[in-house]
Amino acid sequence: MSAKPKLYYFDGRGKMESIRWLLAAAGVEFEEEFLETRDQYEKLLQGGSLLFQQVPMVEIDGMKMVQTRAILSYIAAKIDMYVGGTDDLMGFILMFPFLSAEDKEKQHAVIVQKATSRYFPVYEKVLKDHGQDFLVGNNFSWADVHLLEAILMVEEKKSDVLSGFPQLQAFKARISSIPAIKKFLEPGSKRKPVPDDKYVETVRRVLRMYYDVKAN
Ligand SMILES: N[C@@H](CCC(=O)N[C@@H](CS)C(=O)NCC(=O)O)C(=O)O
Repeated sequence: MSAKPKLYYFDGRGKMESIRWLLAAAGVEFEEEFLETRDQYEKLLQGGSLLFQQVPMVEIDGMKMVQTRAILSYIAAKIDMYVGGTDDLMGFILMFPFLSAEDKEKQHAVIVQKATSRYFPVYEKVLKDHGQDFLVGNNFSWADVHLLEAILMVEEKKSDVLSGFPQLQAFKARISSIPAIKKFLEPGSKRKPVPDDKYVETVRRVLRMYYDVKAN
């Protein structure tokens, strides 16, 4: 979320309270305009801000959103959206060990190209625009864990892949230093190494996968 969301409601719980809770939990700062007079409400109505002539209304990311459930889903969907993008990037890497030598060469270029021209620029901009430590709001979420995992995977293919992404370099350092993550990154943890021949052979044997996977 780039600018602070602005909440339009009464100075009380009502239907807005769950939205306040979710924003607070996500670490998103917000502003509020409390409705005290009929004039304020009429102004919103006449300005076309209230689709069903009802509040809660939340100005967020350039939209005027109404319907509590839709507002709640939108905030939660941010995390999902970033995780989805990261997932797509990881998809290019996941099948890499099962490719033919020739396809591996092609896929290597695809991974670096997709990371640097499609996915990393998005996260770089998100972090730069809101200036906070994490992707969504100011709280550590699945979106951050997933992105760090993807960054490390791409770096295994090209170690200086973050050279044009200062925000992501700082992000990587920040997330890697969170104690639980730090521990997981240390030798001897349950983190698995880069897939090796033994792993590939085992998967092929168990799944009877006697063919080369095609690059996507
Ligand atoms: N389904 C809507 C209901 C919103 C709603 O009932 N808002 C009330 C205030 S809590 C309202 O604006 N009522 C004015 C009206 O319906 O004319 C939501 O969840 O946001």
